[in-house]
Amino acid sequence: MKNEEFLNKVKKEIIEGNKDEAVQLAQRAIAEKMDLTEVIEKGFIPGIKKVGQLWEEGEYFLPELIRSAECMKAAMEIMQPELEKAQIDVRSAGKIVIGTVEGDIHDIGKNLVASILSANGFDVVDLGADVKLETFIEKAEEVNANLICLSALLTTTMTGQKKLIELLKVKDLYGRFKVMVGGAPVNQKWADDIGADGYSENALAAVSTAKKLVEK
Ligand code: B12
Repeated sequence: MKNEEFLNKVKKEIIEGNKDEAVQLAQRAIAEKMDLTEVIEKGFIPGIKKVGQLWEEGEYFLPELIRSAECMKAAMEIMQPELEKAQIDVRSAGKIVIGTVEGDIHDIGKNLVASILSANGFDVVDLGADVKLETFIEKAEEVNANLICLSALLTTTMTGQKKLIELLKVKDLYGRFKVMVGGAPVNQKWADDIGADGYSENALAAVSTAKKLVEK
């Protein structure tokens, strides 16, 4: 099967929510030593984005959305250890505390960002999804983190990113930990408006932004 054909098949299985098939394709990508970041960025992500679009258009309902999300998660769980194995640098590039802000349970993108950062030599503490803002700060202090990474997928929970920065200011910790924000509704303007130190559109871009922020 040609590369493009394989990527189209990945996309199709995610859109149709065929878990076994998606898992098999993830296993095959590993076995055949394909470039997993390419498989994810050009197959799995376009698939789940299409699902979001179908849902928005009223073609898909919540059960289909959940089915495709579970399918995506199962395949990602198989690929994540492999992504982390590809660790490039054994020295720590910096300590990162990452999570999805409170009220928001989306964690597929956050998990991907965490895995890729970890694969690129960062020590990553993943707090999971629906994380209380105080918890990010407590953990960052506990592990002496360089960077706090906040994911938000809902326009209603994006405000959690803003609140966290306000909380850092109140606690006189603004500047001690750099803050990088991301998630589908987030953009550079939002990051600038709320006083975040960095923003990245995707997991790969997050690595170079994180490196710059840690070096600053
Ligand atoms: C899968 C999915 C779900 C799954 C989540 C499963 C899971 N465990 O994550 C389920 C079915 C549970 C779900 C639930 C809901 N969802 Co939903 N969901 C999606 C969907 C289809 C895909 C999200 C996804 O995983 N994308 C793939 C990943 C890889 O991409 P990503 O998350 O954007 O992450 C990338 C970048 O954003 C970036 N990034 C992400 N985080 C971070 C963090 C940092 C620091 C950085 C630098 C970068 C970064 O890097 C990632 C990799 O490239 C989106 C549609 C979409 N287009 O986003 C809707 C979407 C986000 N959901 C939506 C909604 C409304 C909901 C619900 C409220 C539905 C409901 N009525 O119950 C609930 C929310 C419940 C809650 N309280 O959180 C809306 C949000 C609308 C809005 N404007 O707020 C969307 C946009 C759908 C739509 N088109 O309307 N959802």
